[in-house]
Amino acid sequence: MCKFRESMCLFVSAGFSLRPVWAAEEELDGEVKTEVLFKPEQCSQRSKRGDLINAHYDGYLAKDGSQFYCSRTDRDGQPQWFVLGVGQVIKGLDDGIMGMCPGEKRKLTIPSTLAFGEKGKGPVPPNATVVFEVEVLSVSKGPRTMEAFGRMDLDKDKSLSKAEVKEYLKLEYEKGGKPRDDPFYEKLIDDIFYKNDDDRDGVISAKEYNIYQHDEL
Ligand SMILES: *[C@@H]1O[C@H](CO)[C@@H](O)[C@H](O)[C@H]1NC(C)=O
Ligand SMILES: [Ca+2]
Ligand SMILES: [Ca+2]
Repeated sequence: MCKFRESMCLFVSAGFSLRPVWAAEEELDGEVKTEVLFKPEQCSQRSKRGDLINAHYDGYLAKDGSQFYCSRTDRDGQPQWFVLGVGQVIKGLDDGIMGMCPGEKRKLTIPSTLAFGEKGKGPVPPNATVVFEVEVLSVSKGPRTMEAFGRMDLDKDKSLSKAEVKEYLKLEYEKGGKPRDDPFYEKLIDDIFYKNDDDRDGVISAKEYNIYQHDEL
């Protein structure tokens, strides 16, 4: 399911979008229609299942272009963090964001079956085709395998503290040649703990971490 949380914004006009995003309700054959709006010349890494993605994605209803999700204005315009391909976002985004480079922009037209289904959700009506404009800001290796868990768990107490997660992320970003400053890691870690530390005890247990463990990872 899409983690809408508090960041749902109701029917804001799509007027500030660079191009009209609405399209006729077209036959999508149950698949995501992908249009590449921008592709950087250099592509250091293509997103794949299990990667940690940082992206903006704005959502519109295909039938009239009204905007129902505003990643750029919600939460002070912070881009979203999610692990790709494991159901943290709707299926159509999990599918449509595969193979993207950092900096790439896509327009994804997603049939209701891969979006909010027969019931719809909030401002999204039943059986609605939706359009997302996605901009991927960064792609990094997601901390999602038990092997990664073992490497992160420096004191081997079978749980991950914020310090341990930070150490891991720093190494990953440094390996990728893109070291970041502390506030960057703090924000990322806050978001990771918000989404994973279900019992809010300040550490991510193996069980909490396992939510995203997937056979293919
Ligand atoms: C949504 O689609 C399903 C399957 O085609 C159909 O049974 C249902 O009546 C539709 N719902 C609405 C509100 O149109
Ligand atoms: Ca630990
Ligand atoms: Ca916990």
